[in-house]
Amino acid sequence: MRRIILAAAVAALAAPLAATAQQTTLKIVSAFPENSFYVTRLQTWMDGVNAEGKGVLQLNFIGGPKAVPTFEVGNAVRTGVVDLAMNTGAFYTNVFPESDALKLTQMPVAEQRRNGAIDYIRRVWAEKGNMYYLVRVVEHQPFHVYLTKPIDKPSLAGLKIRVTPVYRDFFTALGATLMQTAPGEVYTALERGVVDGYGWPIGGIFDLNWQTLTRYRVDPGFYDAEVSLIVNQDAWKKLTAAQREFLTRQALSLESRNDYWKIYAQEEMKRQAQVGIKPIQFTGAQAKEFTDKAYETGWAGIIKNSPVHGPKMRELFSKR
Ligand code: 173
Repeated sequence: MRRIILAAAVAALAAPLAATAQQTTLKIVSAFPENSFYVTRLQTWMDGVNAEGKGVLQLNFIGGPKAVPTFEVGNAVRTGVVDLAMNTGAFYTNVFPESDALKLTQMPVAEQRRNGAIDYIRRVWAEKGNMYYLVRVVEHQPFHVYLTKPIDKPSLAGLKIRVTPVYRDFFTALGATLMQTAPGEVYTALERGVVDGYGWPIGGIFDLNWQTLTRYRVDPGFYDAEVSLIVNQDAWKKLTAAQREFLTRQALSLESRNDYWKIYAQEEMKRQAQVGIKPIQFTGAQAKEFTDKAYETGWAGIIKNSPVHGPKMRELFSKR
């Protein structure tokens, strides 16, 4: 009797420390700031996963860039310092340059699953990043140029613009001077007048108060903002079939709700108008030239860094 009680006590003590055969806990971080809407949405999803995943799989949210700096999250996933991350390819080109190509997809992720694009992404991410590409959690969010000063033609000559790799090739072609920062440093750069503008998707500029320092948005937008869940490949392989199935099902459920981002884009555009952010609109041939240049320069950059995968990705990611 006594021995049974002792054994039970030891088991109870050990349980929170080690994964039992059935349940495992994965460490997850976000490359986007803790107080961004992306993280709010992730948190809601994680709460659901943890409620439904009792005895199977739990997610332990370590935090955002305060836990792992934005541009280090990719390496943290590659090496297994963390098991999972919400991240965008532009933040881990230091792991492999193809990561930044996901911004260039011209069809919904549901279609990418049908046309072989996701299979190709999975192959490259596994080989070059030691990552399992799980799901895309943001799409239908074009990027824009936001400015503190007006422009009257599609040129950024004489302007210093905050970028990540997403915008580098395109904004260079538009004549801008560039400064790279993580999202967390955009506000200060604007406040100090170190930059005259920044690249960001249609949604999210209110999260860190940038609207107070933003006067113009350039239309049209270009590309499609990509944010995805990526998993350390060794951690993925260590999961049981049931755990992999559970995580896949939960993640696909989140991805299947991506149409929400279309509504969010409309709402955010309205909100920008309400606070007096003026659109600078290029239309007709000028608009076409602008977006064509975005894709041409974007693909040229990817293909230069990845002569084998680049062209293949271009074929799979482009609208026919
Ligand atoms: O920081 C960025 O501007 C950036 O690269 C990005 C990518 C995806 C979503 C939001 C921002």
